[in-house]
Amino acid sequence: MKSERFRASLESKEAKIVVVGLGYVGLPLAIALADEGFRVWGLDVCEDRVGAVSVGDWPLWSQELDLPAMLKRVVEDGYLDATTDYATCKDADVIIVCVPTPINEHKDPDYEALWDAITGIAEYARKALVIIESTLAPYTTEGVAQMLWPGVSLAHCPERVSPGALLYNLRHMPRIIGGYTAEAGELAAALYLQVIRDTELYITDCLTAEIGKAFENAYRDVQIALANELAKICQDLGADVWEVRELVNTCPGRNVLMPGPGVGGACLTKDTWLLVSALGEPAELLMTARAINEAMPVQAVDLVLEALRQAKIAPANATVTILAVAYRAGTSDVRGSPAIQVMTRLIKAGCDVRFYDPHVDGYNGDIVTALDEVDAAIIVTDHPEFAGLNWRNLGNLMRHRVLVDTRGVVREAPDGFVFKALGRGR
Ligand code: SAJ
Repeated sequence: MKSERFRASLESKEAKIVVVGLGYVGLPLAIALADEGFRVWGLDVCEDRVGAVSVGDWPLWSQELDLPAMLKRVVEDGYLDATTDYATCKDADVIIVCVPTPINEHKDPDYEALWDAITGIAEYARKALVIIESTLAPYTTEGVAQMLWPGVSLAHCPERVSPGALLYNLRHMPRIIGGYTAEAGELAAALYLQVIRDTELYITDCLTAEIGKAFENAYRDVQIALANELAKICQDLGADVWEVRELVNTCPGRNVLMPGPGVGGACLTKDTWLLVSALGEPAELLMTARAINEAMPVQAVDLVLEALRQAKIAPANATVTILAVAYRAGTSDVRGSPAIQVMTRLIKAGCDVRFYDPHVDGYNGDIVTALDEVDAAIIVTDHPEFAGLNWRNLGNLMRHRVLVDTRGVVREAPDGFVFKALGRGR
């Protein structure tokens, strides 16, 4: 790839860009590049998604502030189009792969979508700069390089977006760019300079970028596990985790995260597994953190069962409302939500289950109906709407007044309720 010609094509906005994978990562990137004046093609195997994007309709669950209107505009103005056809990659200057890299039932990387994408682009990749944004296990970029042309211009620039703030993250998060060669790293940086605002790009090699991305989420998983461990300690010893946490955090350099009913989402639940899949020796601390976080939905359900017992209600006679379906506060994203595991376990215990979530279509009716004649409610996500709920009034709707809070949303036990809170032994 001729570096000068490539830089000139960025400068003149004449570079043809194909983004493979129109999900949470690829679609915002395609829109942002089109918004900068590039001619962008979004490629996806899902015909419905391609159909929606090509007429400017926002196809994702995630509620985003600016992106749906931007999508409409760039499609109407002819800067962004969508297709299922890999032949679109012909003459592309840049091909950016943003497909999911989940784990399978054995917790090993499931690269079906990645290998399909690489196979699809292979014959067109000779003249292009190829960038992989998908999170990868260490040494995967090397495998991608082997599948493409010798001397391919390749970089791994792991995504750092999160739902609810996709465009903001894309523009303002510092980015790590792993160049397969030094030149590929520089060229990828030149591309990202077109979309970022007031932030830094750090160029390194592919392995460092792969480990760095997986570890930043493994780090967060361990931090959350530590907060969950503190919740267990406080519950056992009769203290209040929310107060202890606040006091610990007054010590400089400490930042205890928030305990909760488990870790959801598409990133934290699998990135540790991607990282350790490349290791010969087990990474014990990371594995313990995963085990702690994966056990949290069980603890949440145990609190419900304990509260029902205290209220003398048999689980088989109980209807329980789960407050939230989304895994993340203030969003409609339900991927890997602990709410689903809480539901499964409550049903297994014999309970009937209802959901209410002000952010998720299909579950956002109204809280009055959601709590009408139920025996218990459990808060699993700290949506801002739940902070101001008047439980004294809501209790009048319920058949029995049983409330479980796993997020520190309800600070005082409401009058007349059997109330249990994660991490509060008093
Ligand atoms: N969680 C807790 N306690 C906390 C923080 C989170 O239990 O103190 C739980 C959440 O409830 C959720 C899960 O962990 O179930 C994940 O939460 P998250 O805030 O980390 O959100 P994600 O999964 O959307 O993470 C993304 C990640 N971004 C990418 O992988 C690109 C992560 O690296 C970011 O730190 C995070 O967003 C963020 O802070 O926005």
